[in-house]
Amino acid sequence: MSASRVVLINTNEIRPPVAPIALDYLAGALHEAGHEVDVLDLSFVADAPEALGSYFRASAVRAVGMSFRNSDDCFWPSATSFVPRLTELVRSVRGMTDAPVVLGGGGFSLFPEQILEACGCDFGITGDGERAFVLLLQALERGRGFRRVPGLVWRAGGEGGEFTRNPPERRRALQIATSRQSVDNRRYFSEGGQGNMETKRGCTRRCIYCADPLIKGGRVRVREPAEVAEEAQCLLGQGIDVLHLCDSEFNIPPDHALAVCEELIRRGLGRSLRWYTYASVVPFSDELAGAMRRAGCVGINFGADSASARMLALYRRAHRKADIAETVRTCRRHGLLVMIDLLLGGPGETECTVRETIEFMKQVGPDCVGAALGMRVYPATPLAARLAAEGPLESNPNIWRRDGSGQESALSTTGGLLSPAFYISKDLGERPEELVRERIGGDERFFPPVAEQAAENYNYNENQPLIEAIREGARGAYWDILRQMRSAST
Ligand code: B12
Repeated sequence: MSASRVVLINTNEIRPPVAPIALDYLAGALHEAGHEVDVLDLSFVADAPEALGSYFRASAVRAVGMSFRNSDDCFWPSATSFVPRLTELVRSVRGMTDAPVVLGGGGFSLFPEQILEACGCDFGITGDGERAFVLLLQALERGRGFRRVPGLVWRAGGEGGEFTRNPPERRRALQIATSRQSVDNRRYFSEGGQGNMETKRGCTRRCIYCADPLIKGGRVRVREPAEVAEEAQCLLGQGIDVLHLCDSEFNIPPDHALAVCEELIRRGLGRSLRWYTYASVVPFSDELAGAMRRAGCVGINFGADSASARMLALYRRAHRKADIAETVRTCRRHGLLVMIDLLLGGPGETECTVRETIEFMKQVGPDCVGAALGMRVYPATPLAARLAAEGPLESNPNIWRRDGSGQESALSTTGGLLSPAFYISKDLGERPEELVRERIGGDERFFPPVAEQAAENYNYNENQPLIEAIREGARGAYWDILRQMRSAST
């Protein structure tokens, strides 16, 4: 058995399954650097420890990379943490191989030291993993050079020492392998209902709660439109013709978004692809909307958060109430479906601002509105800084924690922010979800914070109606599939 191989493990077992695009990109970079790579996808095995056992009995590897996409479901009603499961999986792997285990991924990047500690791992990489993982393999082989590995978190002083964290990789010129051959993307398409692709990384906005700049950086790094289009063609070649983009906001910056659309149109891909994306309410021009539609975009998810001027200012959002209405109108003119995500309950929220927001949504008439309640608190965000200034989290009356079963749990003093903590303004009272549901008043376009019927469920974790609809052939953004199910049932 040769130990030249690297194995990448997908630990995300959420259903419906979302293709682990990170592993396709990492495997591409490792191949380019001359490594042999296996991908072990735990999403598609019946028994993870058994699958790990049979893999490691048959293969000797020089390193194991484990991807951790979601630390939890970020959903206040359930607050399910995936850290205990990751810990189990890492323990199994460590019992089967002496090769170094390296963690990475969006969920990992938010809480690196805590997760390494919880899992008993020696190495993790925050931020972009492609070049960093290749450099780490070199450093491991030479036993030096760890400080040059971007984003590396490790115990520089040896076992038992403190963790050291290198600044993450934020290369301006983003170049990613486009072949998308290492993951079973066809199976993800048939069981998860959508393919995926990135056109850029990073976000320049500083919304007080957002984790995205921590994962992808606070500057935008764009891919060449030709590279993006090539990747779309590779996916189409695998029969994947419905995509959800993985950009934080497709239209920041707008000129790059336009250039990507033009390239897709030029190659005729707008006729064969259907795609969805997240986008910012501003800047959203008529020209961009038209180009997006011609390039195959069918639906856009805007994180509008609120329609109250006060709340938008407190959340440090760039748009105003009138922009939301204008952007919805622009989408309508171009036949684009609109999903608006609200983020209710943040600092300063009152019954009055909730009412204003929901009434306004009903007036502007998007196709769907996700009325999320509770702001997940992440470290190193302006929200976390504000809370720290207010005193201990455990005695802050605006902080809610639940255990994974959705029951309110005693405030954990040891979990820090890794154990899901949500901000809900105490001004919304003891039953904030009822207040929101009352304001929604049965309007079918809304996904309420707590679902009473299955198709109202706006959590994509173990979402049974969604899983079944996809099995029966539904494809698209999850909100759009749920929307169609709801309209079919009325
Ligand atoms: C697009 C998106 C979605 C789309 C996905 C569409 C699709 N088909 O892919 C949809 C809407 C379906 C979605 C759903 C959910 N999402 Co989402 N999503 C995103 C978003 C914007 C991009 C994720 C992505 O794929 N990025 C591109 C890939 C290439 O980046 P990456 O995974 O980070 O990988 C890089 C590095 O992390 C690293 N890396 C990754 N793995 C490894 C492994 C090793 C060993 C190494 C060295 C490095 C490494 O290298 C990679 C390449 O550079 C992120 C926010 C963000 N900007 O990151 C949220 C985000 C990941 N989602 C989040 C959540 C919570 C969810 C849901 C659980 C929500 C819910 N309750 O329904 C579900 C889970 C779905 C699932 N099955 O996993 C959270 C996770 C937060 C957390 N606490 O962990 C994020 C961060 C959003 C947020 N700000 O809260 N999501």
